[in-house]
Amino acid sequence: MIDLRSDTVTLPTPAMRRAMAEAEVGDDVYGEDPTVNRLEAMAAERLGKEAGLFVVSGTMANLVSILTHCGRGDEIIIGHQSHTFLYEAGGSASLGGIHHYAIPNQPDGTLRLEDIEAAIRPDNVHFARSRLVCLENTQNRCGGAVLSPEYTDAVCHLAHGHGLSVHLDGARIFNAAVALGVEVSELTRSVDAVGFCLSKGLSAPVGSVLCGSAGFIAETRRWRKAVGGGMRQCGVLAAAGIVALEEMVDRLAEDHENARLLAEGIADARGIAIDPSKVRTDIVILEVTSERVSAAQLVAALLERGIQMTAFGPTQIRAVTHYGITEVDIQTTVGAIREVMGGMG
Ligand code: TLP
Repeated sequence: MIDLRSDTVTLPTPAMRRAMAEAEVGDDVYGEDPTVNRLEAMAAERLGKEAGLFVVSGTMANLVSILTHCGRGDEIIIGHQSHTFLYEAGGSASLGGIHHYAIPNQPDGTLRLEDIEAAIRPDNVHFARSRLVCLENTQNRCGGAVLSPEYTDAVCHLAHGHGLSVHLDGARIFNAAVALGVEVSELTRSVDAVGFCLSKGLSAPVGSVLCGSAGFIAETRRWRKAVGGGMRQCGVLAAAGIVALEEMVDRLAEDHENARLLAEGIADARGIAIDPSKVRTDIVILEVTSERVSAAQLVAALLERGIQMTAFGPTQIRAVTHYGITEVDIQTTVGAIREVMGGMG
């Protein structure tokens, strides 16, 4: 199988498995797991923050950050295409009583500054309290779009000027840094909190790290416990995360190159629309324009040929490149799409 459904399907590397087997561990709820402590310190340093918190998933990183920033009846301003708004089971609303004010993501993944400003509510008894702006970099549903350091700074400047904080869902922030050729800390320098995933393109089996100020992270520990995320000897997992940070960041460029090759290879295929110049990272979203073939039908036809992708709605399909995908796999995939669409489209 050529599995392009997500970069979450990546398997741990041999170096990760060795590090996991040999990891020194302790009870992390007591703060006594040396491997977790090392990973948290390392992640915070890379992202230019004071402290880090190892959590189970990207969803938990977003959840405990939002729960820490906001109280009941507070409001977050968030893109309508963001993962937190669409795919996190409404956790901050059900667990924290937090209201979401969704504003449009532009096709390049940004939220317009004017839209953010217009969504910030005045202090009035009728309104929820605006507390937090949430960004996502890279922006998954906008095809792995990359937010620049300057844009991120501008959002933070605006939010902070109104007394709001900024949380960055940086599930794929290292993809953004590699695509832009900047230090990851440039993309996170002005946000109050940022979570990133070890278990996507970086290939660790489990985990994310949420980073921010020491005081903020101390508070997030309470929320992580409350949502059942206090793990014990989880240094066995953190050990793989350390390998991910040390060895798996620079190679993301290969995934980006493979994504670009895929987009270029199918750009002129019958019944497909895609602009390869918009493919900057590991995510390719293609549009099925043929009236005779739906996205679901193309996905099914590819599955019969041993290729897995995800239908992202009636006409869109997402393919994600990663550590398990080679250039030959991409050539095979391009050939299969052209063959299927040549016959059906
Ligand atoms: N995204 C998954 C699916 O849930 C869609 C994927 O395959 O891309 N933020 C962003 C931007 C994400 O893309 C994801 C996962 C998360 C957060 C949540 O991470 P996990 O799955 O670790 O909870």
